[in-house]
Amino acid sequence: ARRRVRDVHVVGVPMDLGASRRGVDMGPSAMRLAGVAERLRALGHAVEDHGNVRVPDRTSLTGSGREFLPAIAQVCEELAAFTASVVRRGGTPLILGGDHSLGAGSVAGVATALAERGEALGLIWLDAHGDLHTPESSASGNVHGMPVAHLLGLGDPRLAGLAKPGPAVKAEHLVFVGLRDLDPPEQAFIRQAGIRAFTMRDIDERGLRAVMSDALEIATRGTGGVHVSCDADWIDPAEAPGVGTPVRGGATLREAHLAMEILADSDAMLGMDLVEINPILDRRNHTAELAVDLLASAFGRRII
Ligand code: NNH
Ligand code: MN
Ligand code: MN
Ligand code: MN
Repeated sequence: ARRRVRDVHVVGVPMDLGASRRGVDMGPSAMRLAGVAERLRALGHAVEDHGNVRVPDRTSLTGSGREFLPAIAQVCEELAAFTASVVRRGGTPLILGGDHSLGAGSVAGVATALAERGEALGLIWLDAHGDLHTPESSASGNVHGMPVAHLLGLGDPRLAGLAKPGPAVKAEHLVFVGLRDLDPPEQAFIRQAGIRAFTMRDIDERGLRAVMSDALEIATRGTGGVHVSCDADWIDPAEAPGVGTPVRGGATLREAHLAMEILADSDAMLGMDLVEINPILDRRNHTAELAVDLLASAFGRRII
């Protein structure tokens, strides 16, 4: 397949308000130090780094967990405006996180821009976790466990109402890849709502290529394109130790690259999030460097 030259618009979201463990707010710096813009430019893309979205400092806020939802919603609103404007002018937004609660904003903006052309959005959520909680169902109260529910229109209207007209994504256009750690309310929701989800077992049994082809089929059928939200914890912590919530038994390095290469070949990707990198837990920026390697694969890197 040919390699499409893109206008890539990078933005950082130095936010850790959605997680209990501190440190993923440093993810954007770590990926910039790993040379994200330069790597994508070397592939022939035009890359503009817009700097960071404004995020309130955690020490300036009171409370914890779900009490951060209003502050997170404000960040997500600004982020949604950014991704919508990039997609409107035909560019590709690339969001460097930051905790995964930002997905409620990044995806909402892409969905809004697509809705203006009368098209639905497909969403591929690469994650060990389902991120399907509402504020009511979550035991931890951590908002990074809630973005997908809000993109489906559930939960708190301050997060769920960011896509216009909304909801951002229909269940039929959503697909998970890499799941291996779901809470009981998330399991019940997946079954009851018929959410399409490929677990690590599916990858083990069928291979990454078959799973990813099915995921793309689901997310492209009846949509105008696909947003890919990549939580670095979908990769095995042996390869990606610098993540907020490591879960053993994730994708291998080669599976992760193949997933990105298949996405690049599909030419269906409208935007991408790379989130949950925690430099405090990392070894010599290894996980951020891996993330940048994977982004190069997702944006069309060829070996030959
Ligand atoms: N499901 C757990 C919770 O809601 C963990 C979520 N953590 C994540 N999600 N890193 O991707 O608290
Ligand atoms: Mn996540
Ligand atoms: Mn996760
Ligand atoms: Mn449809």
